[in-house]
Amino acid sequence: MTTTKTLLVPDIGDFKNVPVIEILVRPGDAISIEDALLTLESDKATIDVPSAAAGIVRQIMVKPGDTVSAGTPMMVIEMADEVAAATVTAAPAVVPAAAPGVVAPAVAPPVPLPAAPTASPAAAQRAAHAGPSLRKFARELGIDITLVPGSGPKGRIQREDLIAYVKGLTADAARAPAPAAPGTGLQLLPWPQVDFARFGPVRSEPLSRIRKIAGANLSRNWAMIPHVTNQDEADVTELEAFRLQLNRENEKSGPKVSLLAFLIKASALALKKFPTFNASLDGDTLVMKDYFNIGFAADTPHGLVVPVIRGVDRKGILDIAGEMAQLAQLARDGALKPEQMQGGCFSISSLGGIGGTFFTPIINAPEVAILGVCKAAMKPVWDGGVFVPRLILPLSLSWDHRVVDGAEAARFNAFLGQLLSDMRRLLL
Ligand code: CAO
Repeated sequence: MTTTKTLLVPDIGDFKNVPVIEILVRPGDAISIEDALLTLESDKATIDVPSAAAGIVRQIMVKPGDTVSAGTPMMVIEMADEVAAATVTAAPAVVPAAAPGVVAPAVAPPVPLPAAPTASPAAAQRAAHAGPSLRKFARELGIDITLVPGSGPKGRIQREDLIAYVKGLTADAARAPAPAAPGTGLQLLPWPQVDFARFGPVRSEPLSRIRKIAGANLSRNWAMIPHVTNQDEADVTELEAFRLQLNRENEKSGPKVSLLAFLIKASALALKKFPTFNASLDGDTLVMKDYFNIGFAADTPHGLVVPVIRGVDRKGILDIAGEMAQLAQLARDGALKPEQMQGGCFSISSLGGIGGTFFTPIINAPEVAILGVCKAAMKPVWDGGVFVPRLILPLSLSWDHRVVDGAEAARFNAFLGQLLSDMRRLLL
């Protein structure tokens, strides 16, 4: 047989019409004597109202926002016979958390009661054993009080328990490895420390200023940009014949034209046709450029520099060749001005005068692609009937996979190859 009991708000001293701010149990919860049922908050103190009996919550008669005084019915609980028999009607102590300077009201003394039925996990969560001021403090800290282990009598949560819990959370956060931002955050091993002199004679030479600056930039670009390099070939047989003829014609008057001048011009046209290559990433935004400035890597005794030829789309091959020669000379003399190395959209690194077949050039951030060129070589090419000797130029296009996809890169390279194979296309 079961007995129901209506629990009333106990004597809460001088407090009257106090607003309910939280209901700490739900119908169906098993509660023990002294389990907190409601939280009341007056302008002077926060009060947790404990249960005077153990049982199962069947009906809750108040809701947040209601005002209550001593004697207001709070809820109906169902008590087991033996529990009901032992339950006293007197309300247990209500211990309001006094606000600073507020004297706690007189309360009834606690009454010894039989062991309570085990609280359900749900009830345990909502009815964590803690004083109202501590609950309020935990709410202010954004801490779920039910997660704080209590060290007081009957597991009651003390102020020190809450502080220790918060300290633990802070220490855990400090120990946890910093989460990597999307796409960044390398956790590398320290650089190997080797005593080279143990293995033979050594000399130390400090890095040049340019090499240090270039090294720092290259490291960042290599580490941060997901590089992919597409390799292709261009048949430059006719182009080379034309270039030699041009140089013969301009031997006395004009600048010497190298293959690189054609590559610079052709690249500007390819950027026009494939605008995502003429862009820079700025956070989540792609800045598309309507100007065509092309940098070229120049090898100097002090290190690598990248002078920039501006407005390539508006310049002819002879202009480009003349400007390139000037900038290359300034680079070798260490006399380039900063603005002569700024504003680039795309870079070309040509090792054609030296050798090699293919390589992986490193993108010059914040550009999104770079063209690497190696030495053109005569190769047998099948023309459909016979093998014919053709001058083949190796092209290596590195691109930023955050901005460009492989198919687009392959098209860019193929288009560049078409332009170089048939210079008439530069006019289109
Ligand atoms: N295939 C075949 N021959 C080529 C060629 C190519 N792709 N590119 C140039 N050549 C030839 C030139 O025609 C020239 O021959 P001639 O003297 O018979 O006319 C010779 O090689 C030397 O050319 P060059 O390299 O001096 O001239 P350029 O205009 O091609 O390049 C410059 C100028 C400044 C880019 C170059 O001197 C340079 O510094 N290159 C190195 C760039 C570099 O270091 N890149 C790597 C960056 S990553 O570390």
